Amino acid sequence: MKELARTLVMGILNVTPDSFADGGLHFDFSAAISRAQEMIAEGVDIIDVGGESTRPGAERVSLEEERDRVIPVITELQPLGVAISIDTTRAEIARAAIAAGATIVNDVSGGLADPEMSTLIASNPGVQYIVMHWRGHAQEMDKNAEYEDVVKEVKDELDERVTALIAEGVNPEQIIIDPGIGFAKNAEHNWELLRNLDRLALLGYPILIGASRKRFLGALVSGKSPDDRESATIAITTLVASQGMWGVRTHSVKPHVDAIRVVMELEQ
Ligand code: PMM
Repeated sequence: MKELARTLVMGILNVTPDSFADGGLHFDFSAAISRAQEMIAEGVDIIDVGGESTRPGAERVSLEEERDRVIPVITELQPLGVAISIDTTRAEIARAAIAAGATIVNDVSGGLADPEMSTLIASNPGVQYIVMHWRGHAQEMDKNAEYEDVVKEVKDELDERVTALIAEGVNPEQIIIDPGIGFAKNAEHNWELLRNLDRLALLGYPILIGASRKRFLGALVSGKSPDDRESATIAITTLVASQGMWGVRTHSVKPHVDAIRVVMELEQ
């Protein structure tokens, strides 16, 4: 994976009132647009627009509500020229987002939540598709955090997903995989996955890591708020970038762009 130019920074734009790390800060349309503009100025590569919180225990939002949150934001951002991804498990939202200008579909369920998703992705060959490791929606994921060998099981389950998607017509070139840090995983599972990214890379797909300010970092650092986990997140970005991963999904942008620049400079 070393031939990739550098690890990409995917900036999180949660258009939800209840995301666990930014507490609904970006729910308002105009606040979302100004945050996106800030991220662009800081050198973001992709803006990941999401309208449904995936925080453990979170309630689902209706399709209409999700659409009303994300589509106006994507429509407004599209002319700015930044790559836009849509963070959704619903094919109908992904379809509307692609029509509005999104070129990446970030599906935390890897196609498991909506049987229509694979057909949509297959019929949009220019769209990239992020297939995350998933064992159920937010309300049930904590009870699914049972593994004998987390790295092997996540790798096998991602492999199974990708194989099914390809059988359903998705081009392997469209696929990016993600171990789903914090999704049906406890802290030790997350660390074990991050220690073994080379094993996941054996699947042969670009890898995205979303560790930003997540709960498992809280036990390690001083301070209780998600903001206090930022330095730890930058450390993870550095590790991930030095291993040639495709991207990191983060709340802040500038520190991650800078950390990746340092890694690139050291590796020349
Ligand atoms: N994490 C969250 C939401 N979407 N998408 C991908 N691909 N990977 C992740 O790890 C991921 C995601 C939850 O975090 P947030 O509520 O802070 O955005």
